[in-house]
Amino acid sequence: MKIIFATQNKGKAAEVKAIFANSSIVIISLYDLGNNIDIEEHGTTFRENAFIKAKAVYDIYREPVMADDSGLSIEQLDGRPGVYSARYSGENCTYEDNNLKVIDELKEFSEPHTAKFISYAVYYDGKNEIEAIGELPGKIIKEQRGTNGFGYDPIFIPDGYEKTISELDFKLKNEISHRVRSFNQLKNKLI
Ligand code: ITT
Repeated sequence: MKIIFATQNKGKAAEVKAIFANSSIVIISLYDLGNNIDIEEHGTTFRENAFIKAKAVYDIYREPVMADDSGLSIEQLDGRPGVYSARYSGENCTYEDNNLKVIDELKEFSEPHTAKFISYAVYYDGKNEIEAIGELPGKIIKEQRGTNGFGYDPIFIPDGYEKTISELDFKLKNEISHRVRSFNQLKNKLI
């Protein structure tokens, strides 16, 4: 079975391809299709945005689609950046801009800065809707460390580890991440 993964994020695409490797499902990314569509994520929840992405891409290809809306929720910031994780410091911001903004906003709070990553993964084929949530608890540190991964990975230490996700290797991230937790549930429901 072939499923299009509706993301423009190459980090996410690599993670989801690895999750479905050795299964009967073949993941085709928008990048593989040469499609750089910019979908406006006007929802106010991860769930809404995930279905907005999946349905926008389904409307183009009329083939089964999966999408993920994800982000970081920091307790002391009342859940921010949340659904605004990708553009937390403005349109066209970089991952580094966002990390520095979070570090700056946390300066007035004492440690630990408890946080979690959330992934809301959905499947849509024009008829059936399947959804699953995955979370990864951890804490935010005051500096960026490491080069692997993407987004907030350089400032996030998962519970039970001493290193940021960017200092851990890709294989390990894909054993513990919010995304592997949500997409494994989708995989089990689909196969
Ligand atoms: P698509 O919408 O095209 O999938 P995106 O990067 O815009 O790509 P989201 O709208 O779901 O994806 O925003 C997710 C943001 O949350 C992402 O840009 C990162 O800033 C952050 N994020 C999500 N998962 C992450 C992870 O595994 N590691 C680090 N940061 C993550």
